[in-house]
Amino acid sequence: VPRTGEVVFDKVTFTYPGAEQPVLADISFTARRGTTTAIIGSTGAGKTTLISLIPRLHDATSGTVSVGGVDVREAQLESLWARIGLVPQRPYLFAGTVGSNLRYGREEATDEELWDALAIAQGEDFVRAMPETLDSPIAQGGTTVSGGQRQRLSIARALVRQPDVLIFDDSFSALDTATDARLRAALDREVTDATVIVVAQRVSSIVDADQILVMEDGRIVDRGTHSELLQTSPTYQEIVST
Ligand code: DUT
Ligand code: MG
Repeated sequence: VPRTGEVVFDKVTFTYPGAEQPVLADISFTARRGTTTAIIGSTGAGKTTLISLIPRLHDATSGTVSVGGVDVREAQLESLWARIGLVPQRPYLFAGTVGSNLRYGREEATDEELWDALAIAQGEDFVRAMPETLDSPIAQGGTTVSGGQRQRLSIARALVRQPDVLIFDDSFSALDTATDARLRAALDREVTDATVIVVAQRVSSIVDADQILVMEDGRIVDRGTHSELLQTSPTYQEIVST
């Protein structure tokens, strides 16, 4: 399996088992290594479903999804997952410590690597302020940290794994706009090789993306850069103005 993390969707359709209507229809796009692809669209448009096909949380009903030139259905699941860092829409933390939560998926990471990931994820300050820093306990469900802190720990966990493909599902929504901006600037600076896919609600989180896919009812209705879409896409204009 080549190490390049290019993600390609080719005429992908997906229907949830037992459902009548497809949730994704005719989805085709290429997300290249070293670039950021943003996905925006109203609630229920199919964004989370779309990204869930990359690590095979679901399989496409028709069409193909490939990572690094290999159809995900033909890749070995363990090696596929090793190359994908997915920050879920509802981040979860395990009972344990800050450090054990960050190491989940890459047990051998050094403390220095954890701090580097936290610095990018804008979590360094609050973890340093905790009484036992990386050894601070996390209660079941992560109830000892705030929603925004949980989001940042979840982002740092994905970075620690150094994946070829980094997927953020609405991961910046619990952050204030200044923290969001600092985090994206740090990602741009420090994560240069990965294929980054960002699902966002807020347009400010994706203005710099190399390509933006606008989704509506399971379809990509428009695509382009922020400035292109401002001129060509009524759907995008509507999202921007709300
Ligand atoms: N859906 C199901 N079963 C599931 C998950 C979702 O039928 O297990 C439906 C709900 C919705 C559509 O699929 O009609 C798309 O859901 P998805 O969660 O992919 O939408 P989203 O774009 O991620 O919405 P949000 O912005 O609220 O996260
Ligand atoms: Mg979603």
